[in-house]
Amino acid sequence: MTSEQTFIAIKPDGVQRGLVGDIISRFEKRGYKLVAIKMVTPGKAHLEKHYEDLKDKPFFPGLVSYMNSGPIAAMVWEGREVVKVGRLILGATNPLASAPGTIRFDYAIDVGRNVCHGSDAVDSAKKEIKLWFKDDEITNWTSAQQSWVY
Ligand code: RTP
Repeated sequence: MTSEQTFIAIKPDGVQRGLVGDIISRFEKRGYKLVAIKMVTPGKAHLEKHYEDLKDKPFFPGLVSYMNSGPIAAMVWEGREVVKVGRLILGATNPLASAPGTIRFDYAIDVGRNVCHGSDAVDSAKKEIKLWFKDDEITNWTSAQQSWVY
């Protein structure tokens, strides 16, 4: 079985609105495995690095200040095609364009308050996991449920 990991973050609005449990539940129920989780307020420099590809966008300063406005629930999820499927579970970046049943459709109406982040490719997932987590914060465990999923 080929498996991969992705970085999923519940942004400050998602944390403040009490959506952490629901978002975790959606990934768990789909069959994905949570291998790292922590609450962090990483600061401006870290967030600027995370979003460095967007530094020339007009919304960049607002994005960094939004992300810096409270704790973030940072997670690493593992499983088959979890990068691509993780993005599907989150929904389109702009909640108004997202499909019903996705997190962003169910909980958001503004692109600047879109509740969650998910890595957009396997390579960026690897970079983001390295930026947000130390190696020893990522657990290597076998889920007893796995044989029922795969
Ligand atoms: P994310 O990194 O947060 O998962 O979002 P994404 O890949 O789906 O979208 P990206 O283009 O990387 O944008 C990052 C975040 O910037 C905010 N944004 N605001 N005001 C705007 O037009 C605008 N466009 C993007 C969103 O919070 C988006 O998630």
